[in-house]
Formats: sequence, structure tokens, C-alpha cells
Amino acid sequence: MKVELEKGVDIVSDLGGLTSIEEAKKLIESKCDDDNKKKFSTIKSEKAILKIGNAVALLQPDNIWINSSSEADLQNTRDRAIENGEEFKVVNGHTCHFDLPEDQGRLVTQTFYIVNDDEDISVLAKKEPRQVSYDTIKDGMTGAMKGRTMNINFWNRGPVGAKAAIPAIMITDSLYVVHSGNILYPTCYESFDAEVERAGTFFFNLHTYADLSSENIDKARIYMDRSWQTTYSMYCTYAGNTLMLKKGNHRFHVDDATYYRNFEQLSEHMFITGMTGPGGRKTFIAGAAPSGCGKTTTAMVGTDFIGDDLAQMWIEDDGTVRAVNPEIGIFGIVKDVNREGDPFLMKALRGDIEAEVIYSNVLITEDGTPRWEGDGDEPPKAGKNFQGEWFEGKTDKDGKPIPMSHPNSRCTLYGTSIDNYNAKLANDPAGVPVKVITYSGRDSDTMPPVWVAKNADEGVVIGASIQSAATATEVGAAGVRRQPWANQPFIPGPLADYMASQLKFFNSDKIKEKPIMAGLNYFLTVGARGGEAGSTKLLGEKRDVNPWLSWLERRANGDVKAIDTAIGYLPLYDDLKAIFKETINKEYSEELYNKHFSLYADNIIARIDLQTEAYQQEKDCPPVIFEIYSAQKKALEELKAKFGSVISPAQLIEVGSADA
Ligand code: OXD
Ligand code: MN
Repeated sequence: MKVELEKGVDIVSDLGGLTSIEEAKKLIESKCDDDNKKKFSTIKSEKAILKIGNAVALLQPDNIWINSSSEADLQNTRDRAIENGEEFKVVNGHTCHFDLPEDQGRLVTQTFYIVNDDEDISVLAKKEPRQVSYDTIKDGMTGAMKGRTMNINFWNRGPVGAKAAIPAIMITDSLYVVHSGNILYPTCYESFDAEVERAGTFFFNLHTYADLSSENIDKARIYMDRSWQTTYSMYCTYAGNTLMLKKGNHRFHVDDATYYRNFEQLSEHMFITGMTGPGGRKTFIAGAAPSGCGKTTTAMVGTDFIGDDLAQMWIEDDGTVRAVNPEIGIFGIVKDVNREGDPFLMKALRGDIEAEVIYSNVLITEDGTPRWEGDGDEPPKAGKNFQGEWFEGKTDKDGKPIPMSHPNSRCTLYGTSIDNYNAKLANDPAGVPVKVITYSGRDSDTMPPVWVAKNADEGVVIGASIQSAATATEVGAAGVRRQPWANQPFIPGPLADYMASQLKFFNSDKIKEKPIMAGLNYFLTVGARGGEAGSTKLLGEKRDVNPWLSWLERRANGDVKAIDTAIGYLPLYDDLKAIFKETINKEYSEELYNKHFSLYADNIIARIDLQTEAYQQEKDCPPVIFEIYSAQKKALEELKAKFGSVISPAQLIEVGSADA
């Protein structure tokens, strides 16, 4: 069901109580010095002015600071973040910020959609009736900025002028949030009105850290009001909970694409990267992976890195699928980031090149060096982290060792600080043409490293079937969970609606060059493929990502054939052998290939059963998904009857074809 815009009370406007532009302007100006008054005069959108006025009336700051994103304002932000103690200096001119121990990831149980009566949302999301949220916001936000400065930012989700970009206003009292936003989003301060006009809307975000403390963490809330495209965040600072352009507005962008763009746009939790193939051609890949499943590392393997987290896609008039990254920076997990696996990122993080970096929740040693688990250096003996002093062997009250850094500790830096970032293309409102779509999860024992859908319907079903073990990005998450399209935490409406819009998009006649759609999995373990029982050692290495992407690059350009199987097209050994050699100079043995690409029918069938059952509970699910699941299951059962439950690539060729 289409989310109805402007339905129900707009909470900030109601609580602020202002109804005229004049009143709003007067109140805003009364909190601005001359410089900020002048800066504010650039903004003409009446809707924006009224809403900002109401935010001021609600939060009651002493002063207002307008972020024009001039060099002086960027510096002002850095300075104030240090002055107010939200950040402190570490080596290489970088800074560090600590979130509360309870606020180290997305607070999923305190994150709600504000809903009107009878409104459908994803069965996997939490909702709260509008009136309950109204009362909580009233309690938490009224006067919360007394004695503080309100910072008002105008950022864009995407390059200014891009077809799928939408502008946003972010209001916050946190300088860490402003500083992070400056690094992560393109400014649209100068062009805000034009962007609102072009996009037909803007997102509005309110954050206050309020009376922040561990004792008050129960009061933390992250609210998304889909009807008014407005977010509210309070009593927390972790960027995934506060920098609402990221996941808060991504959710609105998903709504926008699903319901309002004629099935010609998608808003995805995907990296975007380019691979250079034979003859120097460039092929762009957009790939989905759940939070904490290696998306950043995968993106940086490309020769032309564009983005590591989000993609706005659309069908261009020339029939290509285009994508822009709504962000210009990286808010990346640092755990296990080291020189071997992430050479470009490490150059920036370790100060080999000049880069602006904000660390969060890492360990800082006495000499100011940021350290984290898996950084590749000799572990330190002591330091300071978000929990206070840390020393080797420190344990919690249950005697469990406390790691030096939080598994979700992060680094925030500009894309331009990464050597292979293609700034020209990343900032181009025309986007990049996408020829490969990938979906991956964290799957230790079921799917092969790479397989390609035979058509768009099967491609959408690959996305619908992603599963992942819980990661540190969400506070309190556990177990293996379904992660449809790796976008599930951010799909506000029913999954059936989202699925229908994906099917329409990828089957659209307007697309002249259909992207290939593939599953990717580099989390298979030795134990699951006939090695030492229970071994969780990865069957491959981090660097194998390059050959998998390179094979897809060649497949998308018609250079390689494949095996036609029950689950889709699988690579041929000889092609992979050559690609491994060429890209990472690795001898790829046929034995490893057989482990990677044998189909484990029982595991795949169990996965299909689980997904079928789950989707049967969704209302109005497009029937094609069940047709595909049951056809795949039948084909796998036939293979199993013939060959047993593990079917080798040679056997797959015997019954299928190696010429697909
Ligand atoms: C992120 C996330 O921070 O997905 O990107 O949690
Ligand atoms: Mn993410």
C-alpha cells in the first residue's frame, strides 16, 4: 500500500506551533547573529523555513548556526567539535569520538516508524502509533537545545542535479554529527531551493543528544515519520542513529522509489564500483550486502570506487541503468581493516597521505595512535577506549575478555582520500551505467561464491533470499536472519510492495541493456566443504573478491560462458583459473573450484523452504517468487536423486550445459 504523504499530524510543526512564514523567519532570525542571518537568507523555500521555525520553537536553542559549507564553516565545525569535547585529536591530524557503551550500533529496538491507523509496514520493522511518538518527542525534545547552538545543515543525497537525488535538512546540536555529515554528504546549501524544486521534496531531520548518559539510554529514540519525511533522534550519538541522512533518509528514499517514481528508480543498500576489464573497458557493479558483511572492502577492490554503502538507481532515457552514490564519504567499519586486505583505506588511516579522518570507538594508545582489532600490527598493551582505560587482559564482570576496540568501531573519511576513488564520476549527476548487480550475505555453508540469475525475475529472487549472521552494527541482534536485498532494515513498507517494484524495474522495457544479476558469497567455510569438521576458517581469502568481480565483469560483457544449473549460471574452471592468475596472481586449483562450486542440494533446499515459508506470511507477495523457488527445488531434488546431495560441477555439466 502506497504510503500516504502529509497524513496525520506533522509532529514538529504541531509542537512548534508556528503557522506563518513571518513568525518562523522572525524566530529564526532572533537566534542568529548577522553572519548567520545573512547565510539563512539564501534559503527561500517556504516549506523549509516554516519547518525550521517550528524546530526552533520546539527545541529552543540559544543560537543558530547555519552551515554554508564554505571552507570557513567546515573549519568552524572541526574546531567546535574539539572545543565541546565530542572529538579529540589523535595522531596524523585525525580526531576520535566515543559513543556511549550502550550506543555502539543502530539501536534497533528503539527505532520506530511512526504510523497512522491501519498503515502497513514491513513485518520485519517496528512501529509506533503517531500519538505515542508525539508524546515521547514532546517530552524528549521540548527545550532540549536550551543553552546550546542549533546547527542547520543543507546536504544532498546524491550529486546536485542527479535524477535520483533528494535534498535534506539536518538539524542537530552535535558537532560530531555536523562534522561527519560534512564528510559524508555533498552540500546543497547554495542550490537547496533548486534541488527541492527538481526533486519535488526534501527530507527533514531533527537530532538532539539531549541529556545524554548511560542512565538515560532507555530514552533514546530514532523515529521515522514516513508521511512527513521527517526523522527525530534523541539521547544518542552513534552516527547510524543520529546522522539521519544515512539510514533514516535512505528509508524515505526507498519509499520514494517504491511508490512515487513510476518504477523507474531504486534506492538500495549497495556499493558502487567499477572494474577495468580487457582492453581497458570499465564495467560498473552495484552490490548489496547486509551491514557488517564486507561491502566497503568489496567496493574498494574496484579500479573506480564510487561508493561503499548506498546507491540511488534509475532508468535513463538512453535505456541504461544508472547509479549515483548519495554520499561522498565513507563511514566504514575498521575491524579487520589492515594493509593486506585494504591497502588504499589504510594509507589514509595511517597517515601515509593527508586525509581528514574521524575515528569512533577505537582504542587510542598513549601516543595518540588509533588501534583496532585486526589492524595487522602487534596488539597494544593499554590505551583508552569508549569504556575508559583499557589494558591487555581486561575482563568484564563475567570474566569475559574486553576487546580493545568495539567490533563496530568506525572511520569517517572523504571518498577522495581513497586512491582508487573516481571523484569525477562519483560527483557526476549523470551517474555511472550499471551492468552488474550483486547480492551477498554472510553464508558459511550454502551458496557458491558466485552465481548469475537467468533472468530479471530470478535476479530479484536472489536478492529476496539473502541471509546473514547478525553483526555488530545492530545493538542486541543475534542469530542468522533473513536480509532481503540486504536492504531489509531500511525497507519501511511491506516487502511485497518492494519486491513488486524491483520486478517492475528490472523487467522494464525501457532498459535496453539489462544488467546481469548475481549472488556473491565469500563466507563459505572449510568445515562446510569437507574440511576439518566445524572449522570456521574461510575457504578462500579476502583478496578472492577481485576474481569473483572480474568474472562477473567478463560475464556482463559476453566474454565467458557458464554452466547452466538449477540455481543459475556458474563459472567454468578454466575461466576462473585464468582470471585468478591475471588479477591476483593466484593459482586457483581445480580442487578448490570443486569445493566452491559443487551444489550442496540439502542446504540449498533448506534455504528455499525457509524463504518460501517466510514469504508465504507476507500479504500479496508476487507469485513469481514461489514459482521460482518451487522450480529450483524440483530441479535440485532431481539432481540429488541422480548424484546424491553434493553435485559437482562436472555432474552439473553432464546434465546441463557448459555453453550457457
Ligand atoms: C552502516 C550500516 O553503517 O549499514 O552502513 O549499519
Ligand atoms: Mn550500511
